[in-house]
Amino acid sequence: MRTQSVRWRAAAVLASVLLVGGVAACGNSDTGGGGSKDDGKITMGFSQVGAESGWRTANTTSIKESATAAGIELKFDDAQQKQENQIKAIRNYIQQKVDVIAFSPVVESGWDTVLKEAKDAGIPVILTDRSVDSADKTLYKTFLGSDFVKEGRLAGEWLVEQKKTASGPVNIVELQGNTGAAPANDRKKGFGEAIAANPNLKIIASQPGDFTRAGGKQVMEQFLKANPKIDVLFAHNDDMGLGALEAITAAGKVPGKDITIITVDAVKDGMQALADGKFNFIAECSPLLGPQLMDLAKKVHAGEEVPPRIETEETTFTTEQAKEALPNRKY
Ligand code: GYE
Repeated sequence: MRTQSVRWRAAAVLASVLLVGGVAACGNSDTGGGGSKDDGKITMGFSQVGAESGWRTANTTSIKESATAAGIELKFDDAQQKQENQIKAIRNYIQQKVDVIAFSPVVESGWDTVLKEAKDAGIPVILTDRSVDSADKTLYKTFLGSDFVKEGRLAGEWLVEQKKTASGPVNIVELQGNTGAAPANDRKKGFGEAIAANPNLKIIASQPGDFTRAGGKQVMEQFLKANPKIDVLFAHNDDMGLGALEAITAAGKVPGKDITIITVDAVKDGMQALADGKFNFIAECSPLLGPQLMDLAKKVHAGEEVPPRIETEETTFTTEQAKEALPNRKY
C-alpha cells in the first residue's frame, strides 16, 4: 500500500511537471492506469446501463461531449440493462488496457469479482451515477452521483405537507425503478421513511416499472384495475410517470387532480408535464455528470487523491417553479 502511494505521488509530481512543460501526461502504466499506448491521451472505457429514459440519454450525451472536450478517448458500451453485458464490457476494457474504467452499475450487487480483476490489472475504476454495495471500498476510487435516499425523502416530505389535513387514508401507489438498482432501493427507502410521519399515508401497491415509459404505463394499468381508490402516484423517474399518464387518462381520471403525481429526475418532458399540471412535484436528479467525471479521470490517472464520494447538487420543482425553469431546460 505504502509503496503504491509513494509511486502514485511520484507519478503525480511527474504529471504536473509534464503539464507545466506544456506536454500532456503520458498514458503509460506507471501513472496508475493500464496505459495501452503512448500517444499522451487518456483512454476511458465506459459501460452505460442502457437507454431506458430521458435521464439516461442526457447522461450519455453529457459523457460523450465531455470526453471530447477533455481530450479523453472514450470507449463506450451500452449494456442494455444487463449486468452480464456490463461485466463483459469491463473485462474487455481490462484486456485492452484502458487507462480508466468508469461505469454506472445497473444493480448494486455482484461486482466484487470483476472490480478485483480491474484492481489487479492496475486500472482505476470510477463509479458514476449509481453505486455498488461492495464492502471493500478499495475496489473503486470514487463514486460520483446523487443522493437517491434524499430524493425519495424530499418527495415524501412534500407529500406529507400536502396531505397534512387529510382526515382519512391516502392511498399511494409506487412505480419502482429496475429491481436491485441503487436509485430504486434508495428512493423507496427515503420516500417510505418520510411518509411514516403521517399514518394516513399508505403505500397500497409497489411494483418495478424498470424506469421506462412502457413499464410505467403497463404497471399503472394494473394498479388502476386492482385498486378503485388511488390518491397518489410516486414514480421513481419521470419516464414511468409519463407512461402512467396514459393509463390514468385511459381510465377516465385526470392526472394531477384525481391522482397527485410525484416523480424524480426533472428532464424536459417531465418538467413540461409538471408545468401543465399533470405532475405535481419533481425531485431533481442531474444527469450532467460528464465534466466532473472527466476531471476525476484525469486526477486518478495522474495518481492524485480524490474524495471517495462526490455528490451532485440538486433541487426540487413545483408547477410554478417548472414553468420558470422550462425555457432554459437543456435536456
Ligand atoms: O433516475 C432514471 C434512470 O440512475 C439516476 O436511472 C439514474 C436513474 C434515473 O433510468 O431515469
